[in-house]
Amino acid sequence: MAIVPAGLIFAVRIFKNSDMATTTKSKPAKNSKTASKAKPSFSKETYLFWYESMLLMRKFEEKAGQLYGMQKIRGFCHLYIGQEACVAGAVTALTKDDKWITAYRDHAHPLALGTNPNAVMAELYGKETGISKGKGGSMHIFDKNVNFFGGHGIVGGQVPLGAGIAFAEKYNKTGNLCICYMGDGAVRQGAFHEALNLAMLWKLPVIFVIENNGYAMGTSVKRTSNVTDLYTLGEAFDMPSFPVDGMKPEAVHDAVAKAAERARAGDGPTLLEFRTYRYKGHSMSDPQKYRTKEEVEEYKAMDPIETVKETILKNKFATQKDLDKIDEKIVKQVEESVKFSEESNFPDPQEAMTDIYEQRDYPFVID
Ligand SMILES: Cc1ncc(C[n+]2csc(CCOP(=O)(O)OP(=O)(O)O)c2C)c(N)n1
Ligand SMILES: [Mg+2]
Repeated sequence: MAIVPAGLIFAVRIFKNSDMATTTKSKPAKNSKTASKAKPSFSKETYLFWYESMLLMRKFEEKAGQLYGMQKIRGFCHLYIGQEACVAGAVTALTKDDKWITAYRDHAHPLALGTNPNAVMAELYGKETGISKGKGGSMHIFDKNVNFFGGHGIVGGQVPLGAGIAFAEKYNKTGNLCICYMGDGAVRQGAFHEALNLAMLWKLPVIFVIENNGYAMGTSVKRTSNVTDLYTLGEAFDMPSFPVDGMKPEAVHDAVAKAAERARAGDGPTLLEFRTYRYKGHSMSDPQKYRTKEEVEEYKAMDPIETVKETILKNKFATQKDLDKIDEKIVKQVEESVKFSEESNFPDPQEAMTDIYEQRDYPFVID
């Protein structure tokens, strides 16, 4: 049975929805690892995909952090480091035609879906070769080719949008679904509750995912509401709602696969609370006075990349040498994305006037 990460910031309680394989009723031993499980229930290919995908997210963002320090990247930049399993596990549970949407902590999702790292890095640089033509920056990565709908800076703003995308899928009878990520801060927004209500009423094919990393900027979950088991918020709408160990791609995959099954069967949405942790600050300038170094270290000891690596080695899915080769490949890929961005041009100032929605008959604008 998978387990919930150590209960430093999350109150673990007996869950009502105990029918989900990915949830637990007990608090884990500190630093427990998936690698110690006897037989993995996922294939070698899946583990290697998770390893490579999470390593790309990690190395890409470590580099982005350095480049920010060098002022090559400016503006906002929110790193996903520590949270990688929340995306990797979902990618293997869904199809290529499913739609994705998230908040501003948005580099990892498109990278895992197959967006070219060059185009993501160039976007961080604000270059014309960026995935949003250098006009969006870190918070506004979009890639239609991989069905990634952004990249949204208004906390909770993407939640009704995600429900809307799911509405379109249902209306067009595509059989696809939308997975809609948000932070723990977003669930305190009215839009979250309104979107969940209608999504459940209309049985929309949407998976709402709360990436509960314990904090909204410097404000801990328990300082924002009496309700700290965030998945229970879905129960107000009779929505199947579950907590998931967000440090383990296995648990994420299982939970998303079940939710996807429900959505595709026409049974509507599911709310999943991925319990995870970000190792870095909220954004690039965060003194992190709201948490202790020990807390960060405790989560680092459950690092998803390390545990997946241990599982791979223990089960002889690959040798250390094979993994070193993957590491080298990823480092090169990231270096190449920096070179590509450095050599690209900034957009022409005229570009600021393109890709803008304009309603010509808007009554209050008179030339
Ligand atoms: C509507 C709105 N209010 C406030 C902000 C300022 N703000 C930016 S990020 C953030 C914290 C959100 O935290 P959470 O949803 O937990 O996401 P995380 O950063 O942890 O991924 C806030 C309050 C905003 N962008 N939008
Ligand atoms: Mg948060």
